[in-house]
Amino acid sequence: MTGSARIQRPNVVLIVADDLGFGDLGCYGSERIPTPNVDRLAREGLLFRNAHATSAVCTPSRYSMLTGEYPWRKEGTGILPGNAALIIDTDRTTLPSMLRDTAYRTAVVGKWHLGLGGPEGPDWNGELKPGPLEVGYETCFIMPATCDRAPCVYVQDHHVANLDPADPIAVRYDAPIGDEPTGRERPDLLRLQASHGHDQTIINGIGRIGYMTGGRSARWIDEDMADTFTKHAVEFIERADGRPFFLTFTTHDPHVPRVPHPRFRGRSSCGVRGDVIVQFDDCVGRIMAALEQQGVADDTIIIVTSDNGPVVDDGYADNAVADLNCHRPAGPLRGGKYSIFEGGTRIPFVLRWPAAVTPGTSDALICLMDLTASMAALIGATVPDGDARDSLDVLPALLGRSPIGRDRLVEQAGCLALLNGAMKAIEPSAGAPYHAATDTELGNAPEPQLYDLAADLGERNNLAPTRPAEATALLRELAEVRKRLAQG
Ligand code: NG6
Ligand code: CA
Repeated sequence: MTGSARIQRPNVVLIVADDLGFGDLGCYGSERIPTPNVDRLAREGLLFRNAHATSAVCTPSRYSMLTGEYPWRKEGTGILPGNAALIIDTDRTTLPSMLRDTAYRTAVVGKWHLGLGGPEGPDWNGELKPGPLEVGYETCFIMPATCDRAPCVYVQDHHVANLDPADPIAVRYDAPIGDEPTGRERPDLLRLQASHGHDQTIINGIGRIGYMTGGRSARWIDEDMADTFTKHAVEFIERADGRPFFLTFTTHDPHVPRVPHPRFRGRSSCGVRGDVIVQFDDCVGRIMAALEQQGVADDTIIIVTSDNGPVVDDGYADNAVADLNCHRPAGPLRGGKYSIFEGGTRIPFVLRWPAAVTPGTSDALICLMDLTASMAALIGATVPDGDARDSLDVLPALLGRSPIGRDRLVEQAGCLALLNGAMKAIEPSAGAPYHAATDTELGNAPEPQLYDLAADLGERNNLAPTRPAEATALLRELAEVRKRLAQG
């Protein structure tokens, strides 16, 4: 660290893709999807091979990224419906509030999926509060939940963007509402058929999860979503006011439904899932160009990562499985999204900060949950006792000054697993071992599992039968951690 004020408070741009796998980027070994912009960041920055989300699906993963706490400490942090209330406690310090309180300009642009509104849920036609602005972002332009969930509208700060008050929005998840056709009744109206689920209100020719009516002038156009988010992200970067800034840019890609802008169709050699990753990479390039244009690219920490592992068929018949063409979204890892195997939570993570970070690779164990404590250490902020309780300061690892990050991490899917160095123990679970609809090995098994990831990253060789004492010790530790943390 040089100690100059300029370097102590760098801008931070945190780019989080949705369901991007450990094997999906060129810099992580993919050969069928050109990702020159992320590959450039990896060349000029640090590429992490042992970075993790806490969880194998979105809501809990993002919850822990922003709060610095394991999501399984708190009820109600599973995948949320589109009309859920905010699940983050607005009295607690979060990653964005910590940065805002240290004089950062803060914004989130993209997917939210952490709920909006108080216990009664979101008021789509009124003030959407509390939400991102109450947990530390000064401004937001978000998709409330997921692109496959109603309502299919953007929210800017406290309101649905472009809403015509004469055409109010209503949303339900428990029963149909309004008279627009559903995918279940009118599959003939769909331009993208469902492979499982996704058969409720049809918006833009795509069946969604949940029912909605109204808000026609506010509805998004799927093909334009990546451009729309990027435009808002770039505008935030350009709105310089002398303060450093923190931008959380959470893309929809490559989550389902995959509807790239036509200019990205056919740009990969593994179908539409590859094409939307090319689209994601292009967004990263445009963010970088905006930083360069502002003359701040080298004084900005830019991180590219994902919220959980990859899935190929996640409920739409977009031919992604047939088109894979030998591409392996999770690379060498077993499982994927939803899975307790490494494919569920081990994610790409690239960090570029030329002013302070020497290019290279790192095997340090880090977690998105550690960003709060690590950024606090970097900028000299304090996190009040009791907040961000599970976030560890892994700054030396993040900056490439130490090969050591955290020593342990609890991973979450249908059950929990404990990673201790290279050893990983998965608790016995009654859950299904396999998810047929998504073709995912979930990793659940009634007996204990123990893997040595240094020798067996693909988790093929369960060592628990031959090293039972080691498995028992790790699982006992996992049970103790769970009990201790659950007590608050
Ligand atoms: C599942 C959806 C899936 C995706 C996921 C959440 C069905 C059949 N599947 O329930 O498509 O939306 O939830 O993904 O509805 S996540 O990345 O936001 O966690
Ligand atoms: Ca996700």
